[in-house]
Amino acid sequence: MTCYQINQTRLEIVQGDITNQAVDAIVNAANTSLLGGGGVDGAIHRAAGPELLEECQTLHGCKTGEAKITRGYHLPAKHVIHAVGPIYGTQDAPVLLASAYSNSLQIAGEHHLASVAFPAISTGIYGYPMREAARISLRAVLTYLENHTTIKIVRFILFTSEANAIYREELESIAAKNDAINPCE
Ligand code: AR6
Repeated sequence: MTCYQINQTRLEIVQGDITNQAVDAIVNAANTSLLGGGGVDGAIHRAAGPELLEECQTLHGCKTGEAKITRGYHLPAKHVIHAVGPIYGTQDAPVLLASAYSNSLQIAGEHHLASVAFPAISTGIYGYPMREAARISLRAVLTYLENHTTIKIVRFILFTSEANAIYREELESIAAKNDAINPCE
């Protein structure tokens, strides 16, 4: 595990399966319907049970770059924040990917959540190259954490060792240029 401290928050990079994370909220890489799909979305719905889809049906979808919260049902996580990332190459994709992260953290803050785990949104079916997505998502999260301090743990859960290594490298490179981001003690 890689860990850096920024203000009061630990930013962790971990390889694993997000459906096993016992945090206040896991973030789902959803689509605008919020009615489920493949990839991490399918895995989260399978692990949470049919109650999750029932609650999602009451939300009437979600715009790209935005997010909505539900309960976690049978997941070890208390809540799911359903964020919609952009398809790689579409208009404003970098801005929309960054806002999917910052809007998720905003919702977590509004609900007084202390720990949030993210997958690498848009890097599967939506085609984002992992390194580009790592840079955008880490910058978005760090910018948010530089200005807000209520969330104690933000964890990126990378499904593969390659993705884990890319995220670690990109975070180390950003931290080397920023005095406010230091290795955890
Ligand atoms: N835990 C953590 N990461 C995972 C897991 C898991 N259990 N499973 C896959 N990943 P994707 P997208 C990684 O395709 O690109 C769905 O159909 C995966 O290796 O899940 O945002 C939605 O409904 C990849 O790095 O999401 C949308 O229609 C990352 O999660 C569409 O796919 C994201 O891959 C969203 O596509």
